[in-house]
Amino acid sequence: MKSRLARYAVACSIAAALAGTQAQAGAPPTPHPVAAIQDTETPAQRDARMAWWREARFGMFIHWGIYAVPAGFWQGKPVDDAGEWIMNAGKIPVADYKKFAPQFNPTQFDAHTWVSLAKAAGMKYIVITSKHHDGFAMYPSKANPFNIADATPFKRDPLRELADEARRQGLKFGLYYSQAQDWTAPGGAAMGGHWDKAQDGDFAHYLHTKAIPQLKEILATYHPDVLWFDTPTAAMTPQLSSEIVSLLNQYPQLIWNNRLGGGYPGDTETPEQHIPPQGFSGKDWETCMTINDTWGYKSNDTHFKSTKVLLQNLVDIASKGGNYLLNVGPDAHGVIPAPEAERLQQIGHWLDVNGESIYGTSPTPFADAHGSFSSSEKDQDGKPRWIPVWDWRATSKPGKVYVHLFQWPSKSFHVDDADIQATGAYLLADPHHTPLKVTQHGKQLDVQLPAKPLDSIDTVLVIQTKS
Ligand code: JFZ
Repeated sequence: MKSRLARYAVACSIAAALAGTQAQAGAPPTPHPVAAIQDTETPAQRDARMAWWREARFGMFIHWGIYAVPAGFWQGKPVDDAGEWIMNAGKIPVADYKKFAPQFNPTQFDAHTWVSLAKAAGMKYIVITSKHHDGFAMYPSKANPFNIADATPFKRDPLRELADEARRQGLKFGLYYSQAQDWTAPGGAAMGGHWDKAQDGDFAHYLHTKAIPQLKEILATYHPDVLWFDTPTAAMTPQLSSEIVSLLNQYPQLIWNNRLGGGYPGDTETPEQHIPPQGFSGKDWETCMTINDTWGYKSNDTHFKSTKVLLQNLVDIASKGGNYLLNVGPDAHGVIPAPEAERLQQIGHWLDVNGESIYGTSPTPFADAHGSFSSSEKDQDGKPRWIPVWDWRATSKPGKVYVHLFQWPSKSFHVDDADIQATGAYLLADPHHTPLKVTQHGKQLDVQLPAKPLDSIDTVLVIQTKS
């Protein structure tokens, strides 16, 4: 069976084709029935609106919902797909799936614990699923009864508690909303097609009676700083999408992504589960990624990436001017799995010492791409696969270049295309910032290094420059 990603990529290209989005290189952008803020604001206004987001670089994605109850199993068998896709991958009938709601009672949920973990990890914003493709609302929705207050014994509002706690601890707060796919509402879209008559209906009717009323609710109730749309299907025509844009325009500081549909590029590119070889030059972009292989909680998914991989991903992304939205999938008790929490705490320890080399930085000043395209292997889009080299990366600020050394060079750090004028150097984690010997002849730059690194994952060499 075609993998879901392949199915999705196909659907995407169809959607793009139908909706005539910018995806069609060179094609004139689809006229927007309603102008979005991206169409009307000046570059200065945009820079002001995006400033906190660009400074932030690192956020927590939270996929949490009643799919945490089956946790990857249906009728005693493991379902081979992401946990939050179990209803679609398992072709579970609507009536059966809805029976998970009364079993969802996450009494161990504690917003303070979750937000404190994000803060300790060095994350500056949180984006949580308010409604995913299964159509279940993780807040007391007046627009539809399939929600946490009306359908479960858990009589609390986790979005309220998280929004308040995030702001108490100085983090920005965002909401994910599956605007097109809804597998339990008649007329809602479903990639791969409906599998239960109860899903059949009119899409526009679904949008007008559920999705748009719920978007109005979550915007007015939680005032999110970010709105994270997902999987725009062909049904998200420019006209229907523009009705949502009219709503978004009432929140002029809101940042929203490129997954609304209907030809609206939004504010941020959103590469999924991969890091683009050269980023998206001149664009704001954010790689979203799982720590294991699922967004929603699965009890049998223990394929957790190492702290080294996750931290070097963050640095690689920052070196290309992007943000990293790293996911956790809490279980049905409301607990973030320990292997995910441990890795986030370890990343936080590194950022406690080296944060200035990530937050508010600009991309590398060096041309080195740190990798090459494979001559034989293809990636998920059939293009030559990018083979990264995990040797070092660089980020920059006025007067400083931060060289992130993943592999410790013998004797000295050397580049031969230094388009900078070095005036000094030291190791960021060295509390004394002991000066290191710098030698530069034109673009040939050498910095003498001590025998041992100060960190096994990433030792940051700061090169001071004449700005
Ligand atoms: C979507 C969701 O289906 C998934 O459950 C999760 O929420 C994730 C963040 O987003 O998954 C996608 C979206 C886009 C692609 C692949 C999976 N894509 O562009 O290839």
